[in-house]
Amino acid sequence: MAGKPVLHYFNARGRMESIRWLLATAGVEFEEKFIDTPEDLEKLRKGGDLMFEQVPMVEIDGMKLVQTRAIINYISTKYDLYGKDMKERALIDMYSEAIYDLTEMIGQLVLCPPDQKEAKVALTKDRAKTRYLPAFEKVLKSHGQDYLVGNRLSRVDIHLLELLLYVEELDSSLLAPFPQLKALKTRLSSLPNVKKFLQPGSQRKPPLDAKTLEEARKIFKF
Ligand code: GTS
Repeated sequence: MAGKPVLHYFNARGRMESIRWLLATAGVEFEEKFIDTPEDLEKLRKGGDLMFEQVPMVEIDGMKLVQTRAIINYISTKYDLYGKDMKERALIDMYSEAIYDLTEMIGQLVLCPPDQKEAKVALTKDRAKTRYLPAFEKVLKSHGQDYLVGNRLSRVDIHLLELLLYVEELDSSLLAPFPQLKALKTRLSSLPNVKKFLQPGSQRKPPLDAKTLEEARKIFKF
């Protein structure tokens, strides 16, 4: 039997968090090897384990996969979270890209210089409220099904749940005008594997604090 996937990344959300979410939802146990110092990253690079000298890297099924989207595609395909045909996959990709756009906007806020922060937060909230959340609300309302695509769970539902939790961290009132999204969030949160991942003590990571951000800057030199 193949061993558990091993995830190599910093001990924070970043690009790895969606991968953690997918594995957890699929009920797959995984190990994490954290990169805590510049030397840890250098060791992986010198060992030839990082094709483009970057993380995330996931050891799975005898491969050392890099590039976040490639890793997500592989896991989604393997655990049947990627639609049943080309058209469903096209929708899943299209929705996922939009979810990544807003997730990234929210993620970038922590890096924002203090003098630009207020404007960036306002813009991000506005984009959530007027562009992204209404679009997904409309999809759910239009077909009346429990999941975004194909009437069954796919990676895009999991990406959306992750995003909705970040949106709520940003401003807990933002979801109020979107009953379909709130219902989706409740439904998904009660799936046994998701429920487990949402419990304290799981491998889900907290928001980035200033100290962790400083450590990440030293390692990844951004
Ligand atoms: N396109 C890559 C992906 O999606 O996986 C980008 C990966 C990437 O930029 N990783 C950063 C890194 O390894 C770490 S982080 O931005 O995810 O925190 N940086 C080091 C470097 O030399 O690029």
